[in-house]
Parts: sequence; C-alpha cells; structure tokens
Amino acid sequence: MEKLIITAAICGAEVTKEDNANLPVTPEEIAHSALGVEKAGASVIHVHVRDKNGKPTQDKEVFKKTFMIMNELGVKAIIQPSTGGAAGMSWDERFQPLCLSPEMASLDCGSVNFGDEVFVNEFPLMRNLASRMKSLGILPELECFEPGHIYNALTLKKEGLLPEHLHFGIILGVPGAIKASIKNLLFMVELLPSESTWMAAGIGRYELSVAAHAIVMGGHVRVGFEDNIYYTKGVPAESNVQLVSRIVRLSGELGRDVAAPDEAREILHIK
Ligand code: KMH
Ligand code: ZN
Repeated sequence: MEKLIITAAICGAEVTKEDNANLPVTPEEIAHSALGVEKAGASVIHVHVRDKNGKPTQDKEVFKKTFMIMNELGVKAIIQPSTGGAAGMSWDERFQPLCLSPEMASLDCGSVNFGDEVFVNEFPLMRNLASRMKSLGILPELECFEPGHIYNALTLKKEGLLPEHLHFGIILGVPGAIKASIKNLLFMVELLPSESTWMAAGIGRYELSVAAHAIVMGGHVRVGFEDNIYYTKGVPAESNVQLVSRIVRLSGELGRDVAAPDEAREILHIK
C-alpha cells in the first residue's frame, strides 16, 4: 500500500472557541498548529481562516498573513486552503485564496444541507473554481459530501476542467448529508475511478472509525478540529496534534507508513 497521507483540518468555519477553547483561530495560532501537526505526521493542511472576531472569512489578506507565518515557521506540508468557506459566502469570497497560488485547494462538488443551512455549490460555480484551479496549476481536492457529488466531479472531468490525476475527499456524517457508516464509505469509494486517490473524513464521533477503515482500505485520512473537537466521548481534544498523533500510532499498528510532505506530493502528482 502507498504511504498514508494525513490531512489536518485544523480550524474549519463552524467550530468556535466556546466549543473547544483549544481551537486555533488567529493567523499565529493557525500557523503554529500547522507546524505542530506537520511535526506529528500530517502532510496536508486544510486551511480556513477567521477574522478578528473569530468569524469565518475568506479574506485573502488573512490567508496571506497565515501562509507567511507558516512559511517563517518552516512549514513544508502542502497547504490546502478552503474554497468552500462557510455556507452563504459569495463567489468572490470563495475564490480569494486562489490568488495566492497554493499547491492545492478544496473544490466542493455539489450542494448539500449543512446543519440548518444549505451549502450551495451550483455547477457554474464548480466549473469556474475548477477552471481557475486548472489554469493556475492548483490540485483540487474534490470534496464529496454525498454520492451524487462524485458524479458531479466526473462531469467536470468529462468537461476537461480537472487535471489528469483526481484526488477525492469523502466526507461522511455532516448533519443533513450521508451518514458516516462503513457501508457508505465502501459504497462511495467504489464509485471512484480506479486510478484516483482519496481521503476520508468522518464528522464528530465517526472521525476515528472512518479513519481506521480508510487506512486499511488504502485511502488517506483527514482529522482535526474542523471535523471533530473531541478526543473520546465527552473529552475535548487538547489539540490538532493530539488527533493527528493518534492516527500516526494507529497507522503504525496497522503496518502502514505515514507520508512526509514530499512523498505526499508524489502520491498526489503535485509537481
Ligand atoms: N464549511 C463548510 C460549509 C471546504 O472547506 O471546502 C464547507 C467546507 C468545505 O468546509
Ligand atoms: Zn473545510
């Protein structure tokens, strides 16, 4: 099996410091968390940023500041900003981090209920994001919250808007979307083109079981405060590092080595 890419989704857009006081929200906190998870074994950092009040923002200046601090700290992991932001954000807001030419970015592949909100991803938006990423050489992580999103991604591929290599993110258990069960994970993975790579993320209490199955299935894994703020039932996680470190231990026990950032680049066909 190829080495395991661990993505750390360290902040997200929905969780607050009230939910878990250890959530990094300022550019400094997010950058230090990125360094910590990289040292622990993460090779991709999925990045959301917050404004001065801790609210989700897609302001490119905040992304820029965050990336600059990561760079100063010597972070070598693949930086993957979100183009999803938070439900209700405009196209203009969502495109902003692409100006910074990251190696990778998320590309959400369809609309979905997201808690009490609707996270809207209409085809014209997906096409625009995909073609902007393609022209800038940014690898999209094709985020699929529902099985139908995989078909949407394949439509974008047919339309010539995606790179040769496809990398999917299967996110299970968003309230309002497909449940996080192993049967659903298997079902969605079987829909993927055989030559593609994929990572799986389980929301909340399903983070660990989804990760464990992805490791043995040959997929890759995402963990972090964006998806889950607890270490075990009722026990808040101390840090993103704690969540990543558990996956590294688990993967070691299961006999699968963890990829360093440059090995992740190779697996993902990032030049
Ligand atoms: N915050 C969610 C509404 C992404 O990063 O691309 C969307 C999200 C997906 O987190
Ligand atoms: Zn995200």
